[in-house]
Amino acid sequence: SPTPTTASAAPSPTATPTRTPVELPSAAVYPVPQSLEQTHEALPVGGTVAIVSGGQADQSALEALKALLSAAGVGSIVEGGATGAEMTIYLGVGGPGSGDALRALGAEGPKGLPAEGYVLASGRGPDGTPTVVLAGADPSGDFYAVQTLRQLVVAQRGEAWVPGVSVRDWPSMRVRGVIEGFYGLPWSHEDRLSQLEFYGRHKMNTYVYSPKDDPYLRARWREPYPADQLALIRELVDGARANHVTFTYALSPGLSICYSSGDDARALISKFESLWEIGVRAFAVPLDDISYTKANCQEDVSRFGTGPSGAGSAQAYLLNRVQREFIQTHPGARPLEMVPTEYADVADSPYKRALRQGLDPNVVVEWTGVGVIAPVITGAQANEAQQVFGHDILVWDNYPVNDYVRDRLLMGPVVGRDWNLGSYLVGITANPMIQAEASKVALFTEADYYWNGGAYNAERSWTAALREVGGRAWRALEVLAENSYSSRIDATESPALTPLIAAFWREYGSGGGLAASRPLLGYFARMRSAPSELRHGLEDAGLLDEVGPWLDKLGLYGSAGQVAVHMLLAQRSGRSAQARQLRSSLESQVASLRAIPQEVAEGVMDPFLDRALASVQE
Ligand code: 14T
Repeated sequence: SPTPTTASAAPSPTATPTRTPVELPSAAVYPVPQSLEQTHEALPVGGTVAIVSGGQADQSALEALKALLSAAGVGSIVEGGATGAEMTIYLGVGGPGSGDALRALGAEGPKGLPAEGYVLASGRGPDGTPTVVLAGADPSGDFYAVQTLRQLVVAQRGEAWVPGVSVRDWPSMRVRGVIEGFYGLPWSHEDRLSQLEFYGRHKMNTYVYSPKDDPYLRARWREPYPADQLALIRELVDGARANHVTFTYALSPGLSICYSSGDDARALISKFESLWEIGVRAFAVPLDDISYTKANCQEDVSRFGTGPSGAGSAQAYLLNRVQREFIQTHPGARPLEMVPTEYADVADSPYKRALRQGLDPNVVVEWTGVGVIAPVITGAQANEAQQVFGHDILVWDNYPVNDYVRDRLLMGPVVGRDWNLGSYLVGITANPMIQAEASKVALFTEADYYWNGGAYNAERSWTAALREVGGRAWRALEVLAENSYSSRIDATESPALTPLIAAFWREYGSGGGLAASRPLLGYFARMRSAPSELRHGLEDAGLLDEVGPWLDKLGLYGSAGQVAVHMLLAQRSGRSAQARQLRSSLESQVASLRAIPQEVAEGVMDPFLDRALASVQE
């Protein structure tokens, strides 16, 4: 297969001699396509654009295409006929002329591509008309071709352009998505709708609905939904479908279920039934974070025995019933998923043996990697998990979830997952932060990694994430994210600030300090102004609400840092009265900082300020 590439290099000059060459941004497409070649000169997108789909193409792909053309300033879109238009876009395979157009552009069709793959080719047709072909291996492929085109269209000198390219692209992992699976305040309905759209734009195809603190999903799992609650879920299911996302409904009965009880099995299945009726086709039964040493009913003890092996047999018995009585009786249902009570290791055990031997082979088992928050997940570990559980494995990746460190935001890129996990796993779903919008930075990088692990570059993906999520305020968002970077998968905190502080102390310790103070003061100035820049420049009001206290602390750290440096420089140049004055102002700033429980630049700013205070006499 072709080597991974990114859009690169400037295109050759355009055909219209009055124009200068159009510059295209390099590495513009995320997730990075499996192959992207620049083949033709750039094409103007304007005038009348004809969309030819022959009525075959995916409806949401068609809508997304029209939306991107409108956003690019195209005033006139005609569907069906191609004559007289300034540009023709063929959408979907099998539409009239699509095959001829592909041949004219020298590109191969999507035949033979994996599911969700697509071809995107742009150039000039035989008569010189700017032509784009978007052809998926299936409807999701059509939709993803449009998502790629959206990122290739660039505005330049008031006009929109699309590069002449040939893209052949497909996912390296089948299930790619997010599991809302954390403890704490569940996401709001609006958060979720916005997430589903984000997933579609980033070629993620799965959302698992499993917030721990939604009573209907766990504590009161037996209770049917009131009509208004079900209506909201239906909106999510519809939103998911429109974005080519599979909505997975997860019900966690483990706190109270009696596994051998017919009534409980019927309660669970009738809850699933109510979701089937509103369009849900994927189901899960998470049995994590429950006790398997204490049974919920005497019948289970008599029937399955006590302890982990009894629990494994009891769970297998229930899940096999769900498989037989619900999944198998509902054609179109996706494979049932379960989270085992032992979900974070690969050591064989009586519990795992019970699942391996007793659980229907069609059930997919979720696993977090080795460790609840796995610093690394290797292909070898994934392979061991598959062996020891004896079932297909879906990774529940506990990054960037922050329910166990609620004073922190985790905004670094995902790292430490082998590039080729796709060949050992069904896929990965990431458990996000309680803060939905702020999670998008890390989730952007997850999506990039899932789609094309071989081309994944954490730093590049992360910068692209900040640009997209931060918009025109992205440099201010970058400062917040740089100081909310460390996690259990990467110990690095404040990757930009830490070396500036180290350089400053080195120089200060050898009697100087002035030269190294400049970049440090510059960074503190960025920290100090980040709150106002984000409050003025960020379009995403939800994001601002979520990160408010962290942002305030970042700004205060910035001004305290400035005072600290000025104090140290005053002391160095013998202005001791001024140094003392600055010191007392710094002390009160540090006191206000200590009163804010949220953490940014954890382990970096406090030691810096403490050392500064200790270096100057009161
Ligand atoms: F099901 C699992 F895969 C899983 O990760 N379960 C929970 C999850 O809901 C939570 O968000 C995550 C991060 O805190 O960890 C699991 O919950 C735990 C894990 C522990 F090791 C709760 C308490 C623990 F001691």
